[in-house]
Amino acid sequence: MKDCSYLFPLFQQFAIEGTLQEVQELKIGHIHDTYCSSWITADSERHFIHQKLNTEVFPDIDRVMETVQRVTRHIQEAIRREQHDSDEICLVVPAASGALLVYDAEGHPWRTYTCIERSTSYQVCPSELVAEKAAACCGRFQRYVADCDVESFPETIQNFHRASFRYAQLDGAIADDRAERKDTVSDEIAFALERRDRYASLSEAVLNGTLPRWLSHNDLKLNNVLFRNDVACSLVDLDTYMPGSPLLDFGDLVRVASTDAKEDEPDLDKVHFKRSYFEALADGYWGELNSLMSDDEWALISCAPAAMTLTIGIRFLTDYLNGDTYFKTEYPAHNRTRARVQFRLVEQMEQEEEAMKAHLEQIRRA
Ligand code: GN1
Ligand code: MG
Repeated sequence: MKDCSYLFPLFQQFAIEGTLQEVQELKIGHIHDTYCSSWITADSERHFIHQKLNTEVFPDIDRVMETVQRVTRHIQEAIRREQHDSDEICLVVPAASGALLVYDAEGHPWRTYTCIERSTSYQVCPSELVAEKAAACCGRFQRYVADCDVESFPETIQNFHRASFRYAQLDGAIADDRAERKDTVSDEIAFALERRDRYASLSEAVLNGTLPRWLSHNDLKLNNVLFRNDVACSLVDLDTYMPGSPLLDFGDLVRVASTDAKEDEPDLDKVHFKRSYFEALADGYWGELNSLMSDDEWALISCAPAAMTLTIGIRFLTDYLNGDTYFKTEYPAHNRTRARVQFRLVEQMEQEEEAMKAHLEQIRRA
């Protein structure tokens, strides 16, 4: 295990009671660096999450922190109001000085969150039951922010889920071929380009306001849902709360949780879209939100999984072509592997779209 003791003086600047015992690196997320610390007081041991924030991806980090503060407080209040006692939200722990960020010697910003003690998360979806519980939790957390004034929240990352923007980035990456990798992904490029117009209208309708704009999470990965005692009780990774739509969030959740394969599974024969997982996700998520959705939104849900899976696949492919400048990678073709998994899932989702529609109609009528 990596020796993280050099981080002690940094973490001790946050307003945490007790004595810092241990720091461990957590290998999760593709953007920030994340650590967990344990602190001892006279009668307890508590844990905290610390993140070194990626300011290339989030250049206006103070605004991100402002949004995180607003959202966490709003959710905390909604949980209290709805008396959903098993739900919890991690809170930002300021520095002893009151600032939300502490800067290290190299000028990188760090933040700290409280931790939900004894909670776990799933990297891959193990069962229909977990899928349904995780999705219901995501649906509840979407409800908690449904009364926020959506347009008062900044678009933290411009065009984050806009398909046409992601295609423009892909076009640029193909033209530049900066890492000289284009020839190693000709099938993947063809797969993406064939679908340029097929899904573009969904994100366009959300982002230009033809469909209702919601304050939404925008990164609903299964491992962002925390479970405690088999109950899905919290949602983390709040940096991308901005105007969006439950349709896109649901699509993203289906991308990661409708399969028992890892996002970077190198053996594509192991990548299966599982319709039973999809149905469990839809039951859980729309069970919480069904009554809040308009007919126009409802009509587009069935194409959201393929649309979001394709969009994220295009981002991985673009990053591969650019020489891995955005997502963290562990080996040179890592982003290509991720893109291939996404595209394999898209193919299967396209084949299953009618069945998905039929299940969604059942939910709508229930
Ligand atoms: C990134 O770092 P992580 O895993 O929370 C990315 C998401 C992608 C995801 C793919 C800010 O999220 O948009 O869907 O990787 N976050 C950002 O796994 O770009
Ligand atoms: Mg994230």
